[in-house]
Amino acid sequence: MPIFQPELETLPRPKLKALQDERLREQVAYVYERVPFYKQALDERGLKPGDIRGLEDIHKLPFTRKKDLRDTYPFGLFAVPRHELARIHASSGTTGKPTVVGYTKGDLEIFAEVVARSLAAAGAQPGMMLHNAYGYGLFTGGLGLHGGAEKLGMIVVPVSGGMTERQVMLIQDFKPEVICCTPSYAQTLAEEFKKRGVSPEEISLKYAVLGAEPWTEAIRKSVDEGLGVKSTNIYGLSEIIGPGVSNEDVSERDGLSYIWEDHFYPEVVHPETGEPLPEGEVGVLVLTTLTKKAMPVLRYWTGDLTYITREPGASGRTHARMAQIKGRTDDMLIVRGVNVYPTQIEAVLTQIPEVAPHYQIVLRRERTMDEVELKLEVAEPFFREVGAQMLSDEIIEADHRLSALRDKVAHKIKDNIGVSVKVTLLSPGSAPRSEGGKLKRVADLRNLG
Ligand code: ADP
Ligand code: K
Repeated sequence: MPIFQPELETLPRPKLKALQDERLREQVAYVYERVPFYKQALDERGLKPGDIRGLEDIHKLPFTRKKDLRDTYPFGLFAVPRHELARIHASSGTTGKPTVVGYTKGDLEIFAEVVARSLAAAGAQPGMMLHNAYGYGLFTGGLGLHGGAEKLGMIVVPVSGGMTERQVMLIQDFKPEVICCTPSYAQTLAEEFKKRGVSPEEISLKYAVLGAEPWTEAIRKSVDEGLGVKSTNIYGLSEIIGPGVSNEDVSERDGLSYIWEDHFYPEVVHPETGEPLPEGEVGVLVLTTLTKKAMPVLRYWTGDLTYITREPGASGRTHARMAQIKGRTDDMLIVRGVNVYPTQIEAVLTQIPEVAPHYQIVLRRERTMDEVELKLEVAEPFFREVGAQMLSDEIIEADHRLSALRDKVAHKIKDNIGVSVKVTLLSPGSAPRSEGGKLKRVADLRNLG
């Protein structure tokens, strides 16, 4: 498969390292001068930009965490004046406030380049049509893939997510070669084709570029077979740039994705100590932007668990590869591509006096879609007021006060967090309680067979 930027993607490692050293020095000096957060963080450690001579010194730098973005909401980590910005994106946050990221024109150019590299690695070529079913909007997925596809010279169909029947019709009529979306949505589309009696050979798609949520080889198999495609993994996060931090090569498809290391320097560290781990060991992926201008980040703690290898892959690229994400260190759930923290749900519940903060979140995969059930206790006073002895679906249905409460909770969660949940009201005292240690509020039953 043709490589989009062969001179950079196959740069001999010593040259790549020299480039990274130089860019790291520049990036550190740049943020020290322009972002008070980093000046303070370095000062506190008695560090001057000159102390970071190259990659060997990167471990001296402080981590940046999601909390730091939230604490400086909305633009506190930006390194350029407002008029130099070209775009803003944001991702779902835990406290109702999203995490905001910014781009200069130059950053968008790099974003497009790394996505173009990713698409090319996935099998896409100039002149092919891309059915882009990632969400358009504040989420980086839709516009991110869009820009990269245009850069590569593809024809983009900006479908965005949802309206499955229409998507299937458009794929049948337009005959795109490439699709990008979340892996779970690719499964849904495959099912929809099957329902209509369209066989995988009849579907024009050849390649699928799937990411934004963890997935497994089992899903790959179902998408490959269901759509008649070769699917590859695309990884990224808005804090670094968006999708296109790394991508698998379609001729390799061994779960290892090339990280575009000339722009994003990867480390893997111990989840508790933060100490750098040797190649091949699973830990938290930490990424440093080397060329970002609007919102550079040093040692961003992604929370994603993976390992890295610098063993060269068959494609001839020299960049490090990362394994498929094994999970996350924090309690964040990804439901249909939307990030959800249990604490976010809790925050919504505190606004509703008729319910108690005793709940359990149960995640199931119904066919191919994630289903969320929120089992939630009714508050004692409200329970007495209603005069119920116990709660069941029938009783809730029969009492408009209870069914209205159930619907109110579901609406508030949808409005605040953006996910649809099935709410089951429980009588006081019947949700799980801590038995001494931490309470597991989430039962994730999605990968149990
Ligand atoms: P949002 O927060 O709006 O969902 P982000 O793009 O910032 O948007 O979410 C990034 C997170 O999504 C990553 O840190 C990771 O946990 C997850 N993610 C993205 N791509 C993949 C992938 N290919 N495999 C597993 N997880 C992924
Ligand atoms: K096909």
